[in-house]
Amino acid sequence: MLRERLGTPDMSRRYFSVLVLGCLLGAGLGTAGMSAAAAQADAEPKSIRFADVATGTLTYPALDHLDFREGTFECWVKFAFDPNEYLPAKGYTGMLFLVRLDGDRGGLGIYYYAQDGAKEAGWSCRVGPDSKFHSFGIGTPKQPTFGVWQHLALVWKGREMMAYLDGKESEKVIHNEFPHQGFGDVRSKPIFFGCQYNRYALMTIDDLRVSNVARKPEELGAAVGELKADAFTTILDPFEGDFMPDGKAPTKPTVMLNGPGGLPSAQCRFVTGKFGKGLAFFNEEEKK
Ligand SMILES: [Ca+2]
Repeated sequence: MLRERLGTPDMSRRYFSVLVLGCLLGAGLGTAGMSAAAAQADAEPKSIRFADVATGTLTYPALDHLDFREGTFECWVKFAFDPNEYLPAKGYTGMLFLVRLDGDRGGLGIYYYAQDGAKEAGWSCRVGPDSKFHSFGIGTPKQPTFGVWQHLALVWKGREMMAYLDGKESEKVIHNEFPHQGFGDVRSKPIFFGCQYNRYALMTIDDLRVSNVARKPEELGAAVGELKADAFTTILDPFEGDFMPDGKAPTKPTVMLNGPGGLPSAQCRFVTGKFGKGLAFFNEEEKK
C-alpha cells in the first residue's frame, strides 16, 4: 500500500514545486500523441488536456465547518481529462488537486497522480507535517475513469483517519498526534478546492458534504445517493446554481454554518452534475 510522507509546510511547498514540474513534463509527453479519446466521434465527450484551459477554485471558510477532532468530508468528482493519455507515467505525474483541508501548522490534501513509471494513477491523501502524520493511498479507480463519477470520502476521529473510494475503504491510518492539535488553527485557511496554479483541476464535483461526525460507510453518498442534511452537517452544497461564477457570488448550499456559500472562481461553470447540476472547474467553451 502506498505510504508516503508529506513534509513540513516548507517541505510541502517544495513538494508542490516538484509536483508541478512533474505535471508539466507529464503533460508535455502526454500530449505528444493523438489520444484514443481524441479520435472518437464528435458526439462522444472529449477529454481536455491540462494545457487546454485554465482551471478554477472553490473556497469555503473552514471555521465552524471543519472540526479535526471528528468529521467527514465527501463529494462526487468526475474527470474531464483522460488519465490514460498521461500513462504510463514518465516522471511523477500529478493530474488533479481535489481539495485541501488545512490548519495553520498542518493539514491534508487529496490528489490524483501516478508515480514515476506507473501504469495506473490513483488517489492519495497527503497529511502533514510528516513527523506527526502519515499520508496514505485512497485507491486506484477501476478503469475507465474519464467521464465517470467517483465518490470520495475522508473520515477522521481522534488519531484515526480513513478514506473511501466509491464506498470501498482504503488503508486506515493512526497518526502519531491528534489532527486537531497538530494541524493548528483552522481559521487561517479556507477549505480549498482545485489547483492553486489554475491547471490541475479538470473536474466537475457535486453533492459536497462536510460533517462534524465520523460517518459510517452506509451513511455516505456512495451508499445513499443524493444527500440530505442532518444535525451533523456543517456544509451541504448540491451546486444547483444558475449564475455565472465570478469569484464573488456564492453558491447556494442547503446547509452552511458560517457564511452564505462557497465562492467559485470565474473559470467555474454550473453544468450537469451527478444529481441535477454540479460545478465544473473549467469552462468547456474555452477549450481550444
Ligand atoms: Ca447537484
